[in-house]
Amino acid sequence: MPQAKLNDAERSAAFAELVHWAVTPGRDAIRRVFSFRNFNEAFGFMTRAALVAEKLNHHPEWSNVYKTVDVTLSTHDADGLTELDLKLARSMDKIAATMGV
Ligand code: H2B
Repeated sequence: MPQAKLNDAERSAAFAELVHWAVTPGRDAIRRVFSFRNFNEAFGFMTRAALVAEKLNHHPEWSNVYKTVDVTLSTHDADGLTELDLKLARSMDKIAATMGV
């Protein structure tokens, strides 16, 4: 069974909670651009987030340029946002917070 897409109430709650994330225009996805102190920290973040993604079997669309990591989350199997995107977003927020971001 694929994950169910978030309903309206779940979306409102999620967007209120995930204050650093923005809805991607024209797409059922969320995006956050993380900015770190340097490349080493950006890549360290990606390494830690990759381990969480593998554990969840849920993977980000992301790119890295020097000290920034641009992340978009959406569930491809459901063609939109699901609880898995929220889980990964929360984990990424936590990892970044431990790094002072
Ligand atoms: N990641 C994301 N973001 N969306 C998915 O639908 C997805 C995934 N599906 N990672 C998983 C892997 C699926 O392809 C495997 C077969 O479980």
